[in-house]
Amino acid sequence: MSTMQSDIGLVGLAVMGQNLALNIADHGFRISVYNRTRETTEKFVAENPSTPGGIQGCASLEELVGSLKRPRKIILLVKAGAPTDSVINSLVPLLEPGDILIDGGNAHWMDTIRRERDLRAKGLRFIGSGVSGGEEGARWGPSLMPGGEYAAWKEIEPIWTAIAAKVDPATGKPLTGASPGKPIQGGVPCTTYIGPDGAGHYVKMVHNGIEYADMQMICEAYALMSGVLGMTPEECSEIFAEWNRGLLDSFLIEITADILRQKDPVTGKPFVEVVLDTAGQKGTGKWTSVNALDLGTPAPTIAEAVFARYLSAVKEERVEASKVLTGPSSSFAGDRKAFIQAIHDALYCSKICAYAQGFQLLQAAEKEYNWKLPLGEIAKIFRGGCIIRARFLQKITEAYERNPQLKNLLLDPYFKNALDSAQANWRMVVASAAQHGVPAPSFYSALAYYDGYRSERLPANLLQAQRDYFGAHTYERVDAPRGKFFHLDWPEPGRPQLEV
Ligand code: 2AM
Repeated sequence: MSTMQSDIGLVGLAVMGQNLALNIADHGFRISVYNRTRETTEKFVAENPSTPGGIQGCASLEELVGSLKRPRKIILLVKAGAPTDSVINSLVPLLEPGDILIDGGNAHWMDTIRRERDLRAKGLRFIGSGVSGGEEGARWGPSLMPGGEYAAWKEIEPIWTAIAAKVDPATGKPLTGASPGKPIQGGVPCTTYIGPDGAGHYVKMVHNGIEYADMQMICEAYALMSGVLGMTPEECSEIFAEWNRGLLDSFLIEITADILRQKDPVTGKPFVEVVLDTAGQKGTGKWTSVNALDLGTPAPTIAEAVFARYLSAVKEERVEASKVLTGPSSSFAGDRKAFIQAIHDALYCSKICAYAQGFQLLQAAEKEYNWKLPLGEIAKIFRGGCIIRARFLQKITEAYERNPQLKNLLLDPYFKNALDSAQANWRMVVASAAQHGVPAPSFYSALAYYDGYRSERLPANLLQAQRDYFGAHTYERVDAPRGKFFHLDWPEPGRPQLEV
């Protein structure tokens, strides 16, 4: 056993843990690793004998803790939920005041708030860090969203900034080309201090909620190309590849172009056509939507994306329904090229709305949980490493730089202009989707959100009158100050109106 002390420790050597450990060791930090199943640790250490920093395998948590420089820093990458609590409980008696535990899993932010508080009472520090970018991100540079005590963040900052994805400062585009032992040099790291306790995990969750919407919107664009225009996957692929060179340039558009031209190795058919149309999920989109409901903040496009997955999951029921229920039978007679451009514009406008909703939710969470979230910085760290990385995020950063008090992204001049010039096409696509019977829930809901948000007057006047009628819930008047409530003594149903 080496007597050299490690800079950091890591518990949980599933793929994410292994890749993050390799990323850390590649940057010259010595790391001690431990996994419940010992063979995994031994195999991992044996397979990676020479990294710039060095990896030390540990057979027990005691050995892991004993191998670390003080204050000890230990990353947990075990299953979210009870396993995380169990590992924390095993570690606590081995630690000293000031030591830092870092949960890099997909924890629910309320769990992170609870763990941070409990550990703080014991003199320990806890950081909940969102890690985005999947296995590839963990290995070559993820987007990292740490939340917890600021001083604890400063302790891990050198490691976090080293291992995070990097973007080109001039273009905002991710830097690529890392290889084992040769990480990317320079660039702007995709990590920043997010805020206290659960703020990092919360932002990671909202990132995932936005990701759900982003993916669903791309699927709707594909559904319109194939359902309305009858385009083949390969033809769709070419369009997405072209879009990836413009405003929509992003990781998800890029992989969509790749997927749509992939052939199935078994049948030779387009790969997407042999994939069953039922989508799974791990729950972060649902958490985002539930929290939007709890905080009373509209995030309909994110929720629609979750519901669209649920609807996809009842495949057998849909097959039955498809034999019973009817839709329109209209064929497309317009200009195909113009329609493809219109789908592009619908996707772009809907995307702006989904991000506006996600960032509005972050603002609501600031109030609810007493955080001050660096919104512009958050958009910045989404530019590289994570699944929603996109050229577009640069524009969100600029919007918050122009106006740190910005209430809604839709009100930023750049996005306002984008919506002004693209919305005629957006409306046309939504109308066409309805006309052709192609479900495009995220496009519809984004448009309804836009039209609702820009409405000086909504039909909620009638709604509130209904509430006052049947439940005496009172109403405010257009000719009285806000916060002053009235009630009308309604007549019996069906009776003549009250005399004025
Ligand atoms: P394992 O290899 O021993 O199963 C993802 O499941 C990671 O979390 C794996 O490294 C797994 O270890 C670890 N893990 C899951 N539950 C755990 C628990 N209760 N205690 C410790 N590690 C756990």
